[in-house]
Amino acid sequence: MNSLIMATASSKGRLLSLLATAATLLSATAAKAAAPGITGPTFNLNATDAYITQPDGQMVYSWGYGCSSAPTGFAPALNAAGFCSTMQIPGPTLIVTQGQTVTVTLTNNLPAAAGNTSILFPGFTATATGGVNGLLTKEAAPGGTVTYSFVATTPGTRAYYSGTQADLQVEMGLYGAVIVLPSSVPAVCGTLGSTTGLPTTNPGGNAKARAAAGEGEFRLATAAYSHPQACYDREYIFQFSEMDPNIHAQALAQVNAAKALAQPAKDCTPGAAGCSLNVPTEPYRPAYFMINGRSMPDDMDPNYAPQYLHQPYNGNPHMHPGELTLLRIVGQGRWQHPFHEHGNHVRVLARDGNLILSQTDSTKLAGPLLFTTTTTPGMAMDGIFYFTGKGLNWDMYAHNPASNDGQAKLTCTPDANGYNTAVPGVLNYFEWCQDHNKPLEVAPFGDVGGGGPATLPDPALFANGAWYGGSPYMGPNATTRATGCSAGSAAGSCGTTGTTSPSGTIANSPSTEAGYAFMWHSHNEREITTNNVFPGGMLMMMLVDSREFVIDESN
Ligand SMILES: [Cu+2]
Repeated sequence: MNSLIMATASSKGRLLSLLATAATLLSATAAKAAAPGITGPTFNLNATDAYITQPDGQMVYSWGYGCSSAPTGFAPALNAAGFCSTMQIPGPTLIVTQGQTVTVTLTNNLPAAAGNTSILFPGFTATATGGVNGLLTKEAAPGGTVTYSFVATTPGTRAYYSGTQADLQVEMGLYGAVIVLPSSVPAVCGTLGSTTGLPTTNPGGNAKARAAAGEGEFRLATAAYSHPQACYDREYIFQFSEMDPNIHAQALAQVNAAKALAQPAKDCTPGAAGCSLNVPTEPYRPAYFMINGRSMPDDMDPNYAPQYLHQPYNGNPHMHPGELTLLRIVGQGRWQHPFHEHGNHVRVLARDGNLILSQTDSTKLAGPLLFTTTTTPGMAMDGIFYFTGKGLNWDMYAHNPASNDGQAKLTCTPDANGYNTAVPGVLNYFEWCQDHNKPLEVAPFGDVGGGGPATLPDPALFANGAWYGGSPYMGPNATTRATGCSAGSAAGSCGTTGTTSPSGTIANSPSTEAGYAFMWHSHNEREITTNNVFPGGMLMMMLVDSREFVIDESN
């Protein structure tokens, strides 16, 4: 793992970085993701306390929003295993459609000593009814409620968070996200769930490829905005925050002290002497750096995994080459987090729900292409990421026209953009054809042609990390052929050359998944630790698999 980090942190190490992360994944870790949330437009939320878990074994006393009654529904539709606890971090992702009037009733079930609480919906014009007057909005007193109402005027991703004593309440976990889906999507983006009649510009007819592989539909919509360049094939939401456990311990101690004063009552009486908190929030020394409320490796477990009752959302992006992947990125907490998506840059579509268009041609997007998508507390952005393998300068599927393996002899027919998109069902759909049949290594082993541009270090010597599958190639047979066949392998199941697999290269069976894993992580390397231990914190692995691997994001 250490060498993996060093390689990925090197600015000149693009090749090294990719090699270090070319991978297979243990199927047990192939968790699912998408952009899960609850549907409205009426939401009954709760604010209360609970303990969240961190990978160092700590249970951290926290406050969070949750559901005070069963939500209208869960989305995406195939995300059948959803639950909404009375407290979760982040709070429930509220999924609504542009033009809807959204109503959120908040009940304050925090310990009485925590005082009032509230929710701000920045970017919307919210009106509040009930509750008591607060500094920024109406608040729910202990045991009380307040109702917020706003029209979801524009699509996009936005943060919501406490507007009451935010230095403490946001730190304790009172934040979440709103996703507004566009009221109409451009025809060019296709229809949700449809796999027929789609234009090839989306991109290359991805829905057809998805259907050919038997994959389900995990999107909330086909476009993030009502704009032909905002179509997407797959989506994820990531919320970034950090915690200083000393603040949480201090809050817990004072909550318990107030309750003890109020004995035999279960909680203190609001307004009574001693029924208040005075928790210093400076100096601020966070030890936990979380994506969707979890630290690595917990963030790679499934959504709604039962061991995270109060942290239901994961961070585990997965995609096929060529898929336009929508990243909904939200800054929570109080620090900036420079999140780096290895494998490509992220084209920003919008910030805080504001689509960034060219001033001279509104048919064109004008958002920046970012190396790190740095979040600021309260700020959200939508961006598009994709991986195609273009620029690798080798055939990532290890095609070899001299092989006796049929999958090694697939063809590549470039479309107008240079990608193989004519046949949605082929394994090398969206291959970058200029690299077709181009081997990586000058003197490779296994069933891979010679004469390529570079020679890899001997896999037996190169410490690649836990995600390395022992092959720089993608696809099931590609891995097998590049690590060599045993003499006597059946004809057609393997290549022409019989070699012994280099040691350590078959720890992950290539028979299930043989893709690339790219580290996505904070570039503040302090933040890829959990309580000072590396690896942890704001780190996840993004997986790219060729089309034969069915990506299932049903939980
Ligand atoms: Cu990086």
